[in-house]
Amino acid sequence: MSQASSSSWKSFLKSIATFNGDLSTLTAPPFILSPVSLVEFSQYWAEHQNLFLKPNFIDSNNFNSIKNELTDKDTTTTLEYDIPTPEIARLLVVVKWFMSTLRSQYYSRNESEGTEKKPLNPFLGEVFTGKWLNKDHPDFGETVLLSEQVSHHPPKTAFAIFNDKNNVHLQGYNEIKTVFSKTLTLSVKQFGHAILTYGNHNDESYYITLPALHIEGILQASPFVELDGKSYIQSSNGNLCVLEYSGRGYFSGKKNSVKAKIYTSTEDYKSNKDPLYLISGQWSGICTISKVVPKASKKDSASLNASSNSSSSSSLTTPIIVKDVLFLDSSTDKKEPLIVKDVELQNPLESRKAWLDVANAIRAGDYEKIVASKSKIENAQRQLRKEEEAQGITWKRRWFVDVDYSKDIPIKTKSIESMNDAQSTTSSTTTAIDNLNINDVPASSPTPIGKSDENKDEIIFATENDKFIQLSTMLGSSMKNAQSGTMVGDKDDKKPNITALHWRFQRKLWNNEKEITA
Ligand code: HCR
Repeated sequence: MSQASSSSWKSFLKSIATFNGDLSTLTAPPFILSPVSLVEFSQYWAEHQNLFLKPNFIDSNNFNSIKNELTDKDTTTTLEYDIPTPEIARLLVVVKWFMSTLRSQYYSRNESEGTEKKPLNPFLGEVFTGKWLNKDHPDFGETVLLSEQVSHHPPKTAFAIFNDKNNVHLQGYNEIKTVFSKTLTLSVKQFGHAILTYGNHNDESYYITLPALHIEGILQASPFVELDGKSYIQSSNGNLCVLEYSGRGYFSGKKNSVKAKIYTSTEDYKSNKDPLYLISGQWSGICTISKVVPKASKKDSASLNASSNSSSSSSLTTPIIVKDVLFLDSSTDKKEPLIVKDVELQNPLESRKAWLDVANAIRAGDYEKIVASKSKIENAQRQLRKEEEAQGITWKRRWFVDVDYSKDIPIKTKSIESMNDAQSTTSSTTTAIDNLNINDVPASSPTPIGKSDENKDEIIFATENDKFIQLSTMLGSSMKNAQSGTMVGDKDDKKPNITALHWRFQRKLWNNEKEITA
């Protein structure tokens, strides 16, 4: 009997009718459960260490050499034209890196397990850490991953990925909201974003929004992800990449289709000008890149060279696409293994240790053990929340703080010092921090972290020079808690009483960490 016609799958499908949006309440049969917690998914952002770190090494002396890497495997043709600026070269590699993360994020379970699976729903305070050692690249040095569940319902995972040797930082957070349609498709909206910074280039930064997605194939017990709509990569130097996703039968008739357009300004995109480059293909497979050039210059191949800079392509009405060459083969691109501590060395809050019994039961397909071991964790969490409530305290996040980006909402605030300093008596100072300058939090002795604490209304305001403010202003995107990629003035952005709170990494909290290592 196929899994789709099994009674356990049929009763799972029935339970979808009463789904309330809380994935933790959805009981699925063991064969569709993954033994991996969502808090681990943050690692997908940087498995391609080479691509992640590379922009830091691209400068005015070597930027044009990256075109040699954009090589077609079959015909060994390379891009025939020069890349106009080091900034565009770096954006192209950032886009290549981002696109390489998509297969890991949204396709890797199909690869390893045959179908998409339901991940473990992280509990509040669950953490996952690891390191990429980059032993084959001494110039890279180590990259550290920290991931923390900062909210249980709705599920929100915050992460920081940093390479101190090269001063490369990525941080972000993600929240999902899910709804089933009548056709049994699960629609998933993502909230949150990521911000990437390259220290070698004067903190050149990239604001990355997260795509919406939906899960198809549920009726057939063979779920898979399809990405929807658009996502953006806005660079602090003004360049922009707009990615547009579609499924089977839309752009190309192929599943997991994507088109990424590179613009030299946000205005070019907003006024419908032609992009400088077009990257297209399948995010789970092969993508090619082509240059968009004016018709007139096609006659003269020399004009495809450096002279074809940003502004020359912007007045096009009939663009010509110059030959596609391979940009990315996400199925073969090299991944660096993440080194994670053995479970025996982990803290009880660390994901693999906390979920060990559940994960083993899932691997063994033992439904009763899954339920029993999962209930143990859930009951302990419920008990903890009750105790916190009785004492009037809340769970203290370990390495991240919620930062308020609304200028207009007056909220009682606490200074970052009072959060970090057990001795401090300051409890209502309004302090603004540059929360993306992750080393600049004032030194102080920490309260025990990862424990409940009485600072109920710790709200920190962002400052004017905050990168999120700068980059989302450049893009024209909403700074509120609207779906990722919402633009200012969109319906969601205009909702009354919508907050503008975003999770930010506090390096000081990690530097003061005493109980958990990467
Ligand atoms: C939708 C999803 C949970 C959320 C996962 C997210 C959005 C989490 C943040 C990561 O950065 C990116 C990401 C990748 C995953 O592809 C996505 C998951 C895919 C499936 C899972 C559903 C909750 C599983 C539903 C299972 C079926 C049987 C209904």
